[in-house]
Formats: sequence, structure tokens, C-alpha cells
Amino acid sequence: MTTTPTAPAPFNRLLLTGAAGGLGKVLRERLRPYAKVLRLSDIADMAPAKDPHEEVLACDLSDKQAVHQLVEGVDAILHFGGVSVERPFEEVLGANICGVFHIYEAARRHGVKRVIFASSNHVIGFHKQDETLDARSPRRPDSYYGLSKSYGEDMASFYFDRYGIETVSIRIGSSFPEPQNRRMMSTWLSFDDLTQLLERALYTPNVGHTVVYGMSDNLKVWWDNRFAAHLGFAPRDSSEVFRKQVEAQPMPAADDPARIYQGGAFCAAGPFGN
Ligand code: NAI
Ligand code: 15L
Repeated sequence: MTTTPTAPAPFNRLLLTGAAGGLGKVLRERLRPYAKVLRLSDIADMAPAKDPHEEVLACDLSDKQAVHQLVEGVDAILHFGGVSVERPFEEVLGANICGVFHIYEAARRHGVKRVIFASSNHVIGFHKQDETLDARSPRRPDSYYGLSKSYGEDMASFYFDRYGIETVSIRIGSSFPEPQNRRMMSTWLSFDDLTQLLERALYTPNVGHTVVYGMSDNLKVWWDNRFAAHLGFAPRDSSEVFRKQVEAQPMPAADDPARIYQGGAFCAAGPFGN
């Protein structure tokens, strides 16, 4: 299902990185109306192209030359690939930090004018759950992973200021079929709302570098999207319909990070090694 009755005119070619991942598999279907050709890429195995509207290309984001070849000929990039949870720094470094540099440098070289960056709430994860944040609130990364997304947002800002490449950085909350715990009652982003947000991010003119929190129309939220109002994102789903099943779970202890911090368990991950 698309979120508008008639999709806007499709791009000639869109690139989706992270296409083998949880969201990538969902977006592989949902992005079809927005591109004549959808180029799908991941380091992991993907289903083969099912028709001429798909191109499937394996690529390691840490490989600069491979990313440059991947980006050639695309009109816009939805950058969803990379390490998506807390991992040792060395793993995050190649996929996320070098990876996001390779994406932007390839975009510059190939004249790509728009990137949609799958950032994360873990950029601000060490803020407490009783705080309300907007896009200008200080970042408080909760992990090497969150740091890498923070760096990605700075990369986006730099490539706009220096080269005019526009980005919408989406600080995705928790995008899964359903909220999995009490914290996700605030952070949940439905797949329909994610799709609408991506449509707005692709088609809204003059976004510069816009930071938007990716959340559904949940009852109790921690984020204020006033600095992204120009996107016209109007989520339609709410985690409320799942409240009963979520609240059947035991309440976390008062000192559990899942109950204190916006980033939840990520705030207690690590250390790794010695
Ligand atoms: P996922 O882990 O299922 O997908 C990420 C994909 O990136 C995987 O298929 C993986 O193989 C690929 N990848 C990892 N290292 C790579 C490399 N070096 N080169 C090429 N590909 C590589 O994660 P998910 O849930 O689909 O998330 C997609 C994106 O959205 C990620 O960037 C994640 O950080 C971000 N995000 C997702 C949230 C969610 O709730 N699902 C919340 C916040 C952010
Ligand atoms: C993320 O950034 C992760 O990619 C995803 O797996 C979830 O953990 C999500 O944040 C979350 O905070 O719920």
C-alpha cells in the first residue's frame, strides 16, 4: 500500500542500500512506485531481481571503489545499509563511518543531489525519557552505533554546505511490525508511516539538511518535529492499538535503562573486549 492515492512522478533510478535487511526487504516493495528502476544493494544475499524494474548489486559499503560504481547513474540514494545495533567500534567504523563517507563522496562525483539517511534515535539516546527534544537539541549518542549516526548527520550537513547535496536525516525510532516493549510505545514507526516519510523526503523541494524524528502518531512521544514541518509528514498510525499486549509484559525495574533513557538498552551495551 502506498500512502498517497497517486504516487508522484517516479525517479528514473533510486538506490536503496541495506536492501537485505529488515527494513530493506519492506522498502524493496514499497519504493517501487517511486522509481522506474530500483537499485538494491547489500553485503548480504538478496533475492534476485524479479523484473526489469529492479537491479540487484552486492556491495560492501567499506569499499570506496565499489560504492563509487554502485552510485553511478542514480538520481537519489536511500542509505539504509550498515551496522544497525551496538557493535565493537572496529565493526561500526568500516560499515557506518567509512561507509557514509563513501556514499557522499560517490554522490558528489556522480552528481546525485539528494540522500535520505537512515539515522537513529540513538544519536540522542542518553537523554532521559521525561525530556522533549527537537532537531536542535544537543545530541547525546548512546553507543558507538549512535556515534556513527551522529557522524553521518554531520557528513550530511557538510556535503550540503560545501557541495549543495541535500539530505533528509531520519532519526528512526523503532520501525518494526509492532512495538515490542513499553519504550517502543513512544518510539514506534509503522511501515506505512515510514513509507510516507520517505515519500516526503524524496519529493519535498529545498530540504537542505533536514533532521526529522521517525515516529508514528503515538500518544506519548519524546520528540517534536517542528523543524521538519516543511516535509508535511503526517503520520497516521499509533502504537496505542498495541497497548494492551505491550503492557502485559513485566514492567522493567526502576533502574533499568529501558525505563530511564530514550535509547533504552543501547545505553548499557558494552564494553567490548578488555
Ligand atoms: P538491518 O540490520 O536489518 O539491515 C542493515 C543491512 O545493512 C543488513 O542487511 C546488512 O547486511 C547491511 N550491511 C551491514 N554492513 C554492511 C556493509 N559493510 N556493506 C553493505 N551492507 C551492509 O537493519 P534495519 O532494521 O533494516 O535498519 C535499516 C537502517 O535503518 C539501518 O541503517 C539502521 O541503523 C536504521 N535504523 C533502523 C531502525 C529500526 O527500527 N529498524 C531504527 C533506527 C535506525
Ligand atoms: C535502532 O537504531 C536499531 O537499528 C533498531 O534495531 C532498534 O533497536 C531501534 O533503534 C530502537 O531504538 O528501537
